[in-house]
Amino acid sequence: MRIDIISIFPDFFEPLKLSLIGKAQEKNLVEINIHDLRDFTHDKHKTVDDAPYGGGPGMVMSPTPWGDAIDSILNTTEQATLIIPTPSGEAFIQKTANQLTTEEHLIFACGRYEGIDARVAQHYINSEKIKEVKEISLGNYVLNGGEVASIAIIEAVTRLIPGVLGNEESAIDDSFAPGEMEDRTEGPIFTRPPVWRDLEVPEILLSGDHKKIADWRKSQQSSATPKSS
Ligand code: JF5
Repeated sequence: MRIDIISIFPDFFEPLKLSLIGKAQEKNLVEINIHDLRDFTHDKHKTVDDAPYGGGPGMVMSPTPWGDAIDSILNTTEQATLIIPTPSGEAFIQKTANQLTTEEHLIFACGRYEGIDARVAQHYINSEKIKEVKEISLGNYVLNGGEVASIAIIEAVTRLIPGVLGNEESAIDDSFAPGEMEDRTEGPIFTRPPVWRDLEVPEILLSGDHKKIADWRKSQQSSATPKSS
């Protein structure tokens, strides 16, 4: 899979060099390219924002550098899916990750301020080079920009690529995994020591009775919706 990320904070993506995603790149399972939106500006101050038409607080990201940045990537590919993280997008769930993991090329557009001029999404919906424009929300809260949301999406999607996880078994019984675990989360897990600060590991897990253990674990699963506080 190829991933291109456009942001005014390319340094935000340094963590993608670490751990499993870093290894996945070394193994050529994933190629990640980071682009600085300001490289696609043409004025001395590298301006990427402007006041909102109609007035109001905050600034809007100008469509001009966004168009040039996205076009420069599209010139090097057959087709790609454009992902724009925004609180007004469609909810990102495990099913979304399962769908995106089979894509050949993802482009992440990380907005800041009040967001990206709406014509950028409109324009690329009608582009031959764009398979789909996906405006994606991680949840009903506001972040300072699309960067953190993009990293979360990239992590959820790339860990499903065969060979990225060390143990191919581990993604199968994950919370929300297709089949048995769809819309369910795993229950509590334990390791040694058997007693820690007066707290005991459930006896059944030490019993060696694999059928009983499987039934107990099933009883400990929960329905998918995160509990609100
Ligand atoms: C962003 C305008 C993008 O805040 C988010 C976000 C929340 N859930 N999912 C994404 O993205 C950054 C903020 C404001 C556009």
